[in-house]
Amino acid sequence: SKEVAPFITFVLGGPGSGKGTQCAKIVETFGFNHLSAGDLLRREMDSDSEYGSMILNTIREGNIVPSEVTVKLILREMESSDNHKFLIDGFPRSEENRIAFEKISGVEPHMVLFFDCPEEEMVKRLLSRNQGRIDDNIDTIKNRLKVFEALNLPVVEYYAKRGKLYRINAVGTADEIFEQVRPAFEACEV
Ligand code: UP5
Ligand code: MG
Repeated sequence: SKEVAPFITFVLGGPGSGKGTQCAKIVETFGFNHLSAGDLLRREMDSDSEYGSMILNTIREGNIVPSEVTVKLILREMESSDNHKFLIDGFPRSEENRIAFEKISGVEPHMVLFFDCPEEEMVKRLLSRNQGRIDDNIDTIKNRLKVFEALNLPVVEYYAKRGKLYRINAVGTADEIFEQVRPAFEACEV
């Protein structure tokens, strides 16, 4: 069902920066297919997958699941979608993730959104989320922040250098933040 080349936006930002919240708004307004890499991994973990316990342990530690597993899940979703506009949320989390996706899929994102949020705000949001996520505890949160800074920020810088990065100040109400997000999509007219 693929006559049109995919239009891909990566959505990056630290843990609790509001990626999922803003993706829901983008879907409503601009009709994208939202693929949260974390949600895909959690779903795979809850299925009978051979990777289940590896994914569980990796998420519980706040580390990054091997690229080939995540890329496979993302591409499976993309291939079964009728929509050619994708928001890929929380991926790529490392340069290794980014390179693996480019190699295996042969495509690059058109645009990368980056939700820039202070650590103390992210920690506050995650500790008050209360949705039973095994990684929303202070020890795991500390490692998620460390991994984000060490491995995901280089990806953000990579796209900044390539002129694809759209940086958003992720402090404020969800509606205020969405008013910064909106022009990025209005400008690209997909
Ligand atoms: N909230 C949202 N916006 C707010 C605002 N403006 N003001 C006040 N509160 C706001 O938001 C977090 C919380 O804050 C919610 O309660 C929300 O209501 C509130 P959310 O929109 O959920 O933020 P998000 O950035 O999506 O946070 P999330 O916890 O999902 O980010 P992570 O990047 O940590 O989680 P993800 O699910 O992407 O990954 C989880 C783990 O999976 C990773 O740590 C890793 O172990 C693994 N993973 C991989 O290994 N590889 C991948 O490619 C992806 C994930
Ligand atoms: Mg999320």
